[in-house]
Amino acid sequence: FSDGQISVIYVLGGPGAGKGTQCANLVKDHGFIHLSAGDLLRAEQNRPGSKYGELIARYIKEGTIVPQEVTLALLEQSIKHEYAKGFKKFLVDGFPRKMDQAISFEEQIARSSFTLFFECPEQVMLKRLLERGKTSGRADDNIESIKKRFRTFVETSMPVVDYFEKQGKVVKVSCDKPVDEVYAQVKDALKDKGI
Ligand code: UP5
Ligand code: MG
Repeated sequence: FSDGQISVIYVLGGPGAGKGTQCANLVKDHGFIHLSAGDLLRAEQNRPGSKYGELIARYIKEGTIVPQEVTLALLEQSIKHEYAKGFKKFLVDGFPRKMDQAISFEEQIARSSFTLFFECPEQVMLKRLLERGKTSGRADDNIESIKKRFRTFVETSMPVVDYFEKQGKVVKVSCDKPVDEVYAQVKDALKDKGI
């Protein structure tokens, strides 16, 4: 996609920061298409006949980043599918979370407008994920996997946020607050960007 053809906002933040929750709010009020890389990977994992099912399951349980080829292909396919239906505004949630993915997406698919970065203390995220784990059925909502996800976030994903921050393309939202208060900050951030 050439610049201006579609608009892409990355939504980044630690595991359990509330990315999915706030994206759902934005879909309701702003008509974005919400693409969660994690959701796309889980769907691919469960798709009968997928050759990546076992690989994805292994990476998710270990809280490590699935090789970029898989995730990029899923995102590209979804974006093209939605574009063909006339949709042009995308929230890309939980991606890019490794430098190689960031470079590839920007070069091969589309340049992002900016990144919404959800800041949240680890203890708060831990509490949310353990609570959700009681009913989510997610293979990575257990204490062992959560600790690994936190480590990957700090070591592998934060450099992506730093990279975009150096370009002046990161808007921070503090997420240790009730959902409505976080959403108010998100809306203000978008307003500042003219959205
Ligand atoms: N909640 C949310 N906001 C709240 C608030 N303000 N106050 C109180 N509670 C709040 O929220 C998590 C929980 O907290 C929910 O119960 C919610 O009600 C509550 P949610 O909105 O789901 O948070 P989110 O940030 O989306 O958390 P998620 O668990 O989805 O984050 P992850 O980034 O860990 O998960 P994701 O699905 O993106 O990735 C999973 C795995 O996929 C990764 O670990 C990795 O192995 C793999 N992956 C890749 O390999 N490559 C990719 O590019 C992407 C993912
Ligand atoms: Mg999510």
